[in-house]
Amino acid sequence: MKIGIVCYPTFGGSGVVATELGKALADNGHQVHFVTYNQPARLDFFSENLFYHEVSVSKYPLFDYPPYELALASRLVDVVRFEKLDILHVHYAIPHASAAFMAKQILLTYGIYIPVVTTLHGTDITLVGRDRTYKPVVTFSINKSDGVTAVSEHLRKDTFEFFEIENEIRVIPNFIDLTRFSLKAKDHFKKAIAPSGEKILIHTSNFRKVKRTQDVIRIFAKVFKKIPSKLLMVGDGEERSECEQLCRDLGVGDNVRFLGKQDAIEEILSVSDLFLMPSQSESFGLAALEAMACKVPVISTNAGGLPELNIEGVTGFLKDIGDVDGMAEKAIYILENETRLKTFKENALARAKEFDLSIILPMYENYYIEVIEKSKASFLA
Ligand code: GMT
Repeated sequence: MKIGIVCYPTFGGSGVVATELGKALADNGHQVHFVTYNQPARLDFFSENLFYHEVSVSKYPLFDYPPYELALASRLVDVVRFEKLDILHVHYAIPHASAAFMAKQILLTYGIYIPVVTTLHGTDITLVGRDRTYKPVVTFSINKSDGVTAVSEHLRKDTFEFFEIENEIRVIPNFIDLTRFSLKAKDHFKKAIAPSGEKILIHTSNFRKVKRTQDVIRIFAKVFKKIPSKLLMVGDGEERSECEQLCRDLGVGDNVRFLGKQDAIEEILSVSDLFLMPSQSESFGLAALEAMACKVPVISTNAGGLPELNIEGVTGFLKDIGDVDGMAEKAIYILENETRLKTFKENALARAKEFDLSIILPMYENYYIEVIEKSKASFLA
C-alpha cells in the first residue's frame, strides 16, 4: 500500500505512535509518506520506503494566524495526486482530520477518492474536544472519516459521550517495539545515579498540567522517607520549574535529577525500578508501556485508559487522581521487598509483550484494507 501519514512531529505520544507506525509499515514493504511541518522527532534514519513532505506556511504580514490547515490540505492534495496514495492516516483530530476532509473534497474534483482514517489519541477528545470552540469541527471530521480508531476503550467511550458520533470507532491500542524497548545493561549509569544501591523511581512526560508532575515529587518525598531512593524526571514543559521548587521545599532536591528531553529513553528506563504516572487524564499511557517493556512496574492513577494497561496488584497499582498517600504507600510496598519487586518487574514485561508491534501492526494493516475496500465500493455505487 501507499500510505500518507499526518501527525504532530514532536516527542508527544501521538507523534511517537504515528512515526513508529510509519517506520514499521515501511519495514513491512509499504510505501509511507509523512506530511508534516517538521521532520518527525523519531524519523531519524533512511529507508527506501519512507518519504517526508514538509508543509510550509507562508507568513504574509496580513496573516495574524498563519493558515496551517489550508497549507496542509493543499500539500495533501499534491502528495495524494502525484504519489498516487491509497489511503491517508491522520493522527489527532485537530486540525489534521478536518484538513484531510478538505483535501478529500478537492481531490474529488480530480476524480480521485482518497479514504481517510483518523486516529484519536486523547487530548484531542478529552481536553480540546470538550472546548466548545472546536466541537462542531471535531464532530464533523470524525463523522466524515472513512475509518476512525481510538487508542483505548475508554477513549472510544468518551468520544461517543462528548460528541454526536454516527461513525464506528475501532479500538487499536498503542504498541511497543520490544526490539528497541528492552532491558539494556547500563550498570555504569545506575552506579552514577544511585552509588549506594538506592532504588530509582522515574517519571517521563512533557510536564503538562494534565500529568500532575508535582504529585510525582510529593509521592517521591514520601517514598524517600522510608526507602533510600532517587528520582529521575525526564522531559520538559510548563510545570518543570514548579517541580524544581517543590523539590527544594520538600527537602529532596539532592535526590531528584531533572534530565530534560532524552532520545535514548530505553537506556534510562533500564536502570529504573518504578515508574510514576499520576496523570489527571491519560487515554492510554504510552510512556508507562515503554517503562513496562524495560521491566519497570507502574504506579499510576486509574484515569482514562490506564486500567486497560496497568493491572492492579500485578504490573503495579492504580489509585484515584490526587491520592498521593495511596500511590506512595503502594510504591513503598513494591520497593521494600526484593522478591516482590522482581515479580512485579517480570509481570510488567509480560504485560508489555501483549502490546508488541508484531501484534498491533497487522490490526492497522487489516483496517486500512477494510477501509479502502469499503470506500471503493461506496464510491463506485
Ligand atoms: O500525553 C501527552 O501529553 C501527549 C499526548 C498526545 O496527544 O500526543 O499523548 C496522548 O496520546 C498517546 C498516544 O496515543 C497516549 O498514549 C497518551 O495517553 C495520550 N495522552 C493523554 O491522553 C493525556
